[in-house]
Amino acid sequence: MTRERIVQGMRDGIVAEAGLIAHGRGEAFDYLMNERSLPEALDAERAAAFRLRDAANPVISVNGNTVVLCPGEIVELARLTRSAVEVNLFHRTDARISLITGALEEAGATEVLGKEAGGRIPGLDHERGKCSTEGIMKADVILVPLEDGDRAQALKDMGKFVICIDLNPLSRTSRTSDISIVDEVTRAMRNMIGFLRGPGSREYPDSNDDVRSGSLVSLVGCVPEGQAPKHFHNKRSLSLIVKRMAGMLQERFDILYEQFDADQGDNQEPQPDPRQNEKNMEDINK
Ligand code: PTJ
Repeated sequence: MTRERIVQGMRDGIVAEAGLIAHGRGEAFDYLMNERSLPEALDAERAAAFRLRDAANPVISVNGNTVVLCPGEIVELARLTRSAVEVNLFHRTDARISLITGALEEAGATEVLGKEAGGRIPGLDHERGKCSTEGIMKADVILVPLEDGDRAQALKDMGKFVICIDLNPLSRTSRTSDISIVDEVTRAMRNMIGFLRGPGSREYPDSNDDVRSGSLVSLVGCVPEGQAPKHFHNKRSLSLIVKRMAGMLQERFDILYEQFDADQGDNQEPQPDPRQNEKNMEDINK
């Protein structure tokens, strides 16, 4: 379903050709998390939702893939967090900006920034550095779903607090951002909306000094009991996600190897078990 939306989006001129490749890469990582939001992603989403809500000038920066996949969620998250929505494209053309703006308006957006691009993100070439003076230039906190690594770094260099959504925990965007949500963009958006709408949401305290200071996002006392750690720390979260993915691959390895073992006939030369033998593991890893 999401794949069809991306393909149709490309035919409609909303998604860039490179967006198809980006989507395929995302699918591969999503497979490693069983296409579910991991606990660390939920913690990041919770932290991100309230960081956006408590920002002075929050901006949700959107591109072709994001708008094709979850236009309604973008509009709703912007409403709940009082965020401006800016179309900010990697492969920028006026035609794509108009089409994407139109798709957001159709989904209920009243104001979409991005057409006016009097601002510049320093360090990026002319087209990629264009942005809105009312949006990204003024923003203190920016949510960037599916962002390219150079631009995430350039936004950080401008002093912005960057929240990314990226299924790849190893991407430069994930490693550069202050809060990295390693989750599929539609799930991530819906989870953030859920956290903001949740029955306990009024009890969530305003962001404290730790939050404002950078990557340590203190959530003491603001999460349902037993569901999340007291602190969210981005590098810790990313490393746990990579560990989960490695664990998933290890499980698959064990299953496949057991099947191979079971398939071996009695009269065949027995193969060494790579699980028992460091040398074989080294060979496999070569
Ligand atoms: O619409 P434009 O012109 O702004 O171009 C958008 C793309 C996505 C083509 C552009 O930003 C790009 O090339 O991005 P990258 O560098 O390919 O990075 C995209 C990242 O998003 C990759 O790490 C993917 O794993 C990840 N990704 C892809 N689909 C999803 C995703 N993350 C979350 N949800 C997805 N559905």
